[in-house]
Amino acid sequence: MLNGLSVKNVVKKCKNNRVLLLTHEHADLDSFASALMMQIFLSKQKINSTIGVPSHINEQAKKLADFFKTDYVLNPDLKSFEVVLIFDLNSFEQLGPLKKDFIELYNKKNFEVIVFDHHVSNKTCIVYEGNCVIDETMVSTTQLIYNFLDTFSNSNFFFLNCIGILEDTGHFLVGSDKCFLDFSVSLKKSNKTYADVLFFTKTEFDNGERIALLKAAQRSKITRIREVIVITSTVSFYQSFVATKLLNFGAHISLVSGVERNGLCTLSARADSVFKDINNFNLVKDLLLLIKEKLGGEVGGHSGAAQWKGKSTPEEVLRVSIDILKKKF
Ligand SMILES: [Mn+2]
Repeated sequence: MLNGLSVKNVVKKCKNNRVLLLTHEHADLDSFASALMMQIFLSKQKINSTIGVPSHINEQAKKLADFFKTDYVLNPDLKSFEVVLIFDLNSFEQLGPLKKDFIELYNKKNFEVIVFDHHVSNKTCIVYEGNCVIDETMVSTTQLIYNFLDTFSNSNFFFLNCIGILEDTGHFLVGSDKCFLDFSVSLKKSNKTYADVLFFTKTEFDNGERIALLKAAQRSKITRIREVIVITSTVSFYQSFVATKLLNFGAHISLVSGVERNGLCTLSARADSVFKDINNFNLVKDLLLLIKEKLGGEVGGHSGAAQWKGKSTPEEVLRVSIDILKKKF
């Protein structure tokens, strides 16, 4: 764990300050649940805080906010805060429309930033040393918060941890002894059932997602590199959702690219977990950072699910990806 902070430090920094708990753009369950866990903890220390969401909250996270009757502010005015705690992100790109203001105010030291994240970090991250709690071995940011605030006890806090873990492991497609232990202890202390946790993590996808997936499947290409089967496709929306689904069709690696409305090209990559372990393969280190070397842009994610964003075309970024994988395997 990259931990430059104690719990006492965090409380001290937040006390008597205006505190913003910020999720990543398109807040998901893990990001929102982590912010809410921190809000519950801080409120017990008599510290008020505001949860902020850049651009948009996804359906599942919204359902969670409604259930807990939690208020959140879309695109909060960053000028009104002295401390900004961020959850489940550590790159400026993931701040969406807040990026520009954030960088400007952060450079002017208008506020202090503390990062809680379980993604692979590097020197281009918002915070790399000091004000951060970062641990790649945690399966979710909720698990990281749970371990960081290990003496805190509150049934909703534990319930939120279960939700974050179940969501970010894709219902335990990945796991570790530690994650099962933390889940089990949290579920017991939450006074809720496993079905209650499942209720929040079930996904019903909408027609937009269905059509994106079917179109991407229709134009997908299979590339075989020795024993490695890669599926590639392009789609203008829902790249990460489509990449996950295409992987489940039977590929070892799936790569889905498209141009977003803002003109940036996105590549969503997924790797099968058994394949990843056998080949000691890491999507971030073995593929996306190498794409970044060639095409610039920004990279985020984990060994098995990651994303690149930058200036290119979908065809170009897929061609570069296949070239890199051909050298690797
Ligand atoms: Mn997460």
